[in-house]
Amino acid sequence: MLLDDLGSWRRTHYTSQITPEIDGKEVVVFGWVLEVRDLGGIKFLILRDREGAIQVTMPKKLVSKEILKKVKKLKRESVIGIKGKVRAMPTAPRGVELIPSEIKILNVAKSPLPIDTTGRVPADLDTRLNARILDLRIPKNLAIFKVHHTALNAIRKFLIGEGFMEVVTPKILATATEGGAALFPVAYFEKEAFLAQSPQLYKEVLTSAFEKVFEIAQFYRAEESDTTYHLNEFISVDIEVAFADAKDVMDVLERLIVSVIKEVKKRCAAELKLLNRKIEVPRTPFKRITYDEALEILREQGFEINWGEDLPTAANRKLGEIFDEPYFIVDWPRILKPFYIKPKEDKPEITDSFDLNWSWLELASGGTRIHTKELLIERMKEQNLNPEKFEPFLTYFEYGMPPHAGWGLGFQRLLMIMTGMRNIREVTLFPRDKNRLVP
Ligand code: AMO
Repeated sequence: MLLDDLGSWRRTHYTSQITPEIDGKEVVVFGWVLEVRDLGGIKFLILRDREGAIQVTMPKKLVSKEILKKVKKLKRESVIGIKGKVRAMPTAPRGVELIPSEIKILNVAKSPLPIDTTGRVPADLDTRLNARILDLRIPKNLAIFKVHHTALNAIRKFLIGEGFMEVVTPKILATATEGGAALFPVAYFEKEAFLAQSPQLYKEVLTSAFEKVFEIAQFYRAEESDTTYHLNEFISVDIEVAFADAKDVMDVLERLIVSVIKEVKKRCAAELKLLNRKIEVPRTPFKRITYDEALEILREQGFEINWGEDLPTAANRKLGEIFDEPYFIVDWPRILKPFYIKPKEDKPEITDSFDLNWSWLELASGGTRIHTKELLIERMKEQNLNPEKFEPFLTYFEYGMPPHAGWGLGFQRLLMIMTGMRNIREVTLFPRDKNRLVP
């Protein structure tokens, strides 16, 4: 098919801006063909753009033959531009339609397509993810990523407002940063290298120059487990603050969560409605229970968890039912936390650390950090890590490291809570898991 040129046409309105109030106005819209219906004397075309959809009505008596001929050839998801007049029409969706005077076919889409973009015929997640770019045009899915966008913006706004400096740390590293999680090796010339699991040591040393830093970035973990809340590439929001302890940064986290939920509620009301999601701004202060108290509560619920064992998913689910708002679990055993978390002075078998959970998910973890080189080396050895591998970080700890604290927040998990999605892949544009490296 011969395609039209964009030429001098430029959009005057998104579909959502076409309302009965602008009856009679000449507009130019661009978008994708959602569907075409031919009722004999009249043709209808639904044009969809990022902001919504508009009915284009073509009574045979009112529009040119050329337009009717062009529309006849149109398949779903083809890319078009329409110049036309707005007409208030109570029977049309949203009470408004467009009568075209000219139409441009800018590209065609093949037919049939792997998924139905009207959303009427549901497809399984795998099929959807394979055809992700089509899937993202379905309003519900687009809505998730409008919340994604709004939440990222809100996080930045909040942290910058609190005096944090945004930093970007390397993603190709010589060593592990998180003891427990597995590493992805990278072929880095003749050297051994790995993808960063977190910005941990970088954000820590940066507090000795910038004091309050944050980073929003992707990190990589070779998790073997195939769950609905783990990915091999995930987005982490990290902060680190000089001259602060766990309590201080828990307060920041609490304020950040409240501020992001407020902002999303305010700016994404339509999206949340489309997602059928009602979310309340959580009350502050968030509940804080110790690890020991969590074990006790769980024991009463029939969970036998030995001291020093991590909380299994089922236990987190149970706690999520008991506390219907976000809550902190503090004072974790030293053996459960990474080497950089500071043991309590008076009780070194526990650490000045916390996890933030909401519903069934662990959203964030953090704590007060060790800021002396000697103790850090001691803890590395205890966790069978070779301190020599951590040069020059350890050297930097000799150049005046302030006491500091911070946390890492799994952005997609927060997004799952906000959008009500049960699978992290739903809130990730192009997810990476053990079985998925494309698209
Ligand atoms: P942690 O390993 O607990 O802590 O990670 C922090 C948060 O990141 C999210 N997360 C993940 N999300 C999706 N897929 C994954 N595979 C995945 N792994 C982690 C979780 C988790 O709570 N450096 C410390 C943080 C700190 O102390 O500052 C860290 O990485 O929501």
